[in-house]
Amino acid sequence: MPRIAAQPFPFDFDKSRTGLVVIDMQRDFIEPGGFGASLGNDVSRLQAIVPTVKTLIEGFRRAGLAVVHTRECHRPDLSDLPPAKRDRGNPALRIGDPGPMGRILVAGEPGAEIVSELAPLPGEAVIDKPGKGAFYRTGFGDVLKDKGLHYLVFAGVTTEVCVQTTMREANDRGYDCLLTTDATESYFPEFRDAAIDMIRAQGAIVGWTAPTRDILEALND
Ligand code: C5J
Repeated sequence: MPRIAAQPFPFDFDKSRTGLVVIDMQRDFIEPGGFGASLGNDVSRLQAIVPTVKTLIEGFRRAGLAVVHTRECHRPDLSDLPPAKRDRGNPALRIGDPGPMGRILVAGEPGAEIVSELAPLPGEAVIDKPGKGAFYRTGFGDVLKDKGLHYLVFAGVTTEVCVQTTMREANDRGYDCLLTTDATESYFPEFRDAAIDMIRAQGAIVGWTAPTRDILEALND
């Protein structure tokens, strides 16, 4: 069985049942003028990981393994947007409002698209999700089952929100989950670091962690 040099201990995996899940690498979180920026965040932190996420995706594609992308977005009529989510806080723009990249976090708008460098290839699954977790009100679980996946490598943004929520959901459903430490980012570095620590604490209570280099090395073994 191939093995990734992971924390808190090595991650043994069956390559034929392993896939990459790339969470929410969307313009609305990563580029100026989107949802992340409207909440007052510095998006350059997230922009900085795009090349590493690209390297990871390309490594999985080269190895012939599944890549699944998610996008946090809502229906144009906002029927899947709870008022508690829309009305929270005091952002410059709320979900559904028109912004420089179209309506904020609405499916089909330019801001909801994945950044061009990481565009999904034809045939790769793209899951639109109204929540933080990818299993909530989506076909994500069915996609994983159809592809026969059991070992999930996670990348994307933001570490402590949608990435961690989805990892926890997957862990509860019996998947073995590993987070790439350098292909995930938060607007708050201390939250990214804390999420990474929480995931691998207590004997990998949510999952394992490893840098991209070590993951790709194990895929090529
Ligand atoms: C947030 C996400 N942070 N993709 N979404 O609202 O983490």
